[in-house]
Amino acid sequence: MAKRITVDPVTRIEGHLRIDCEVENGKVSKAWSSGQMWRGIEQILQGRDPRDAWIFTQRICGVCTTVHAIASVRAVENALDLEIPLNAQYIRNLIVAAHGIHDHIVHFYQLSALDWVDITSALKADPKKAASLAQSLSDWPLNSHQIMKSTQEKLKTFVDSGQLGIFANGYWGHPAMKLSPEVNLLAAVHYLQALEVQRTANKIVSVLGSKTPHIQNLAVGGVANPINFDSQATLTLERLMLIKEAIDELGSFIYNGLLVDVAAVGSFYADWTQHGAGITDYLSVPDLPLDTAGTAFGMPGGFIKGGDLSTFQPITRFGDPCLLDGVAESNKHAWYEGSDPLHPFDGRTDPEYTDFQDDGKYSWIKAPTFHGQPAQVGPLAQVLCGLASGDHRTQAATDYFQDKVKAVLGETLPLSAFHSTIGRHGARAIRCAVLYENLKEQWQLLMDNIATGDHETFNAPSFPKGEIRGMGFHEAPRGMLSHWVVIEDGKIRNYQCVVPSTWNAAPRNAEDAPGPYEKSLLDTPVADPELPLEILRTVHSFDPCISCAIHLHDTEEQSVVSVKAV
Ligand code: NFE
Ligand code: MG
Repeated sequence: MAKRITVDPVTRIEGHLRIDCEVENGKVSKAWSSGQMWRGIEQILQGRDPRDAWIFTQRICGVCTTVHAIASVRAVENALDLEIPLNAQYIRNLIVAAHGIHDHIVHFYQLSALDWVDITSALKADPKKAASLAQSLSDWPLNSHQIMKSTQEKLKTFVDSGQLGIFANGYWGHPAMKLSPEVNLLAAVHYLQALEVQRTANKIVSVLGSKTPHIQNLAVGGVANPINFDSQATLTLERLMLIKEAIDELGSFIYNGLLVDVAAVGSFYADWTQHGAGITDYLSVPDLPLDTAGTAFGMPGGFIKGGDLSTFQPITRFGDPCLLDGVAESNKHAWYEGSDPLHPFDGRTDPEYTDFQDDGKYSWIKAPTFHGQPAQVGPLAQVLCGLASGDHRTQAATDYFQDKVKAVLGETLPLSAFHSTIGRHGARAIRCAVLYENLKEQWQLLMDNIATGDHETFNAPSFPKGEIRGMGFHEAPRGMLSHWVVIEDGKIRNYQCVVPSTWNAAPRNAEDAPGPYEKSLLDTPVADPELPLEILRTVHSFDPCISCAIHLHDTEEQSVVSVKAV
């Protein structure tokens, strides 16, 4: 008989996600993904000045803090057909790339590693062995015996005092945990070091954006960063050199820490390349525009059907008609009025709460589709599109990752292995390296452009009478983000955000087809329904963000097992 598991809330994510599964014969046979909060930011924007929208939308999320600001100004600029100065593109790109690096590092170490790494087992490790294993895999200078030993002692102090602090409440000792004590110690050491590295990435965002989270330097038409090397109040050479120093520091950790750790964890858990594929129609958008109109990009995007790279269709510019016409959202299984899919320009977000109905409405998340079908978005989608398009940076980072896999596993992973729970982690680490290579390039492009004497950062917008429409897209850390705005007489009439976690955490759509989380969970083995670590592994591999996806609580207890997961 099927046993029902409710994981509510799923934690180590942003926002409030509930996952329900039916488990039969030790495997998931049905799954439901449910967003459990509603915020209504799209409604708040109606009637407002489109130049202010980015300030509001950015508050959708405190994790991907910059992305809704970027997508918003791009949507309004697209409606106005307004190009922005080159310096403004480069400054935005530096922020976007540094933010993405920050986000990917946080996700692997702080938000998901503890699904694979048993911190308590690290106490049993031989620090010398841990150091020599680490040194055999990378040149990271902070892998010494001394560091392994002192970190282990720090962990012991936590445990002896009965307070695991940030490591409390893990599934320690779970039978699905398979790493040796030495690998667990190594991962624990890098977990703590990653906290420092994140700060370096955020330094870049805050120097250019005035603060983080939630940058302050955007404007419809460009950025509010005056460039003047003679004034300390503006973007000076000194600040640009500070940014360069931070960029260099990031590169060292990404190549010697993140890529190596993900390759090692992925190799030790290579069986997880057999689970979690779910929906293999992949959608991504290009990003890091290289010209004033957004017709050339540093990172490619597009659509891949059924996991087959030969089907790749590129998306090549802001306003690409394939994307413009292809997106719709259905509320058939979401707690909003209506059911038939609507294009975002006509989209509605009018709440209509029922209780959790397995075959009816059961989530605050809408179900987006691309030309009628659900799609998986995220780093895996972008990396596969990068490989399919022949992007040399994506290929180089993938090759580097595969070399590290080979060092641990003895062989590389076939591309088909990437359609999986582990594949999403691998792709995110690869994308982080691609972002880093682009970050370096964007810094140089900005320096070179300023050196030509161009100091422009802003083109003033002007709003016509009558109706205009625009779509802004951005490849956010969790995947393709799009904002859609309808402006009438200079005021917002409709505003819809179709967000990465909305795509991936979607409930069933108008045709009752499951969303990506739901489909990826089918057939996942669950050793112990009371401790559903395997469900968390696959859900966390998408890097869920429910604040983004929805932009109350079920009081009806229908479950056999209800778990507060960590
Ligand atoms: Ni709140 Fe977000 C990203 C966006 S996710 S994290 O990346 O947009 O859906
Ligand atoms: Mg929305």
